[in-house]
Amino acid sequence: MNMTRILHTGDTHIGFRQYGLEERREDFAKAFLEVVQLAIDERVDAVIHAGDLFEDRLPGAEDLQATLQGLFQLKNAQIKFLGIVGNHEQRRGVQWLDLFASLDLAVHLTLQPYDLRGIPIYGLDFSGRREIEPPRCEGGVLVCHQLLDEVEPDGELSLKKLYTCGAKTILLGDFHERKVWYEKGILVTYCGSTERWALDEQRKRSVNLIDLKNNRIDHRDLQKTREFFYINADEDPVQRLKTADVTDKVVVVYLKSARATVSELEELGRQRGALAVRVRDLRETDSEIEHQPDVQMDYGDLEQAISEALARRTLSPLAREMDQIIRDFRIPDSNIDSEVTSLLEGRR
Ligand SMILES: [Mn+2]
Repeated sequence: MNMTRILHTGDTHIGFRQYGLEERREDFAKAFLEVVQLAIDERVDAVIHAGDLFEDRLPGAEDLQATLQGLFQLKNAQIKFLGIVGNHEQRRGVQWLDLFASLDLAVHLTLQPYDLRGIPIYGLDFSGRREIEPPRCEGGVLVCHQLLDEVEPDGELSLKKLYTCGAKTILLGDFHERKVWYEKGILVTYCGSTERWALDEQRKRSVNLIDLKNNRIDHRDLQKTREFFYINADEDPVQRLKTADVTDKVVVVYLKSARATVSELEELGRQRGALAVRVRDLRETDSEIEHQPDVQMDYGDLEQAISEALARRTLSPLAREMDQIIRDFRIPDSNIDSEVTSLLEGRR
């Protein structure tokens, strides 16, 4: 049997304390461990990670512990972990992936191809450039973490160009929904995130299973991710919250009518045992209720919105670090000046 089976995953975002909840932080690490177990059960030759293993460049000890646990499990099962660096975790200098590589737990893929049972695997860390020229990777696999023009009009990587770079298989991260393209025997795919990172990631989370010898692709849905319960705009959210089983679920309400306030829905969700209630307020687009006084944005959302927007900007790792210092609530305002100065002088 001549096969080289790999599990393609990415956008794990370990360390993301979504909605300010400890449970959600744990969920992201658990999803990684579920993927690891799946790789072991499927007896793949390697796990290929397409970036954003971590939510940011400073994962906590608990998150590193879970990550190392997964990496050791793979190593004990003789499954290689091959990865690249995504926009969320990118650091100046040594990357987390380099640290894992130095412990012989991972391989940081580069343009010097890694040989996986005779197949060259190329990797490209996230780049903030507006246009990316795919490298030549003859007859092999290219792994990168970028947005394709096919999924985002101003995406930095052209699908057409990818088809001509020489790679037979292109494994992508960054876009959080699973996508598959096939042209002239060339496979291009996003695996999607492993926990719902944004509210609109409604579909089941999954990973790709690919036989690199013949480009045959399959996927496995993750079974243990946090359940999300969606209430559509045309449904009565109060009625749904009162009658449905929302225990331990994240409830997402698409709110169009003014029948209930955001805080009323949150309170009702809490009473019904939901882990969290998140309201996607669609009312602001409606001119009649433009001045609705109870339309509110909570602070957590705002912080998250800024992080999401900045993560996509073409900022250097240095600029991103500066931004984090400025927005880090643990650093008092009076210390920002000295912290940024230290950063610029390379003392940080
Ligand atoms: Mn991501």
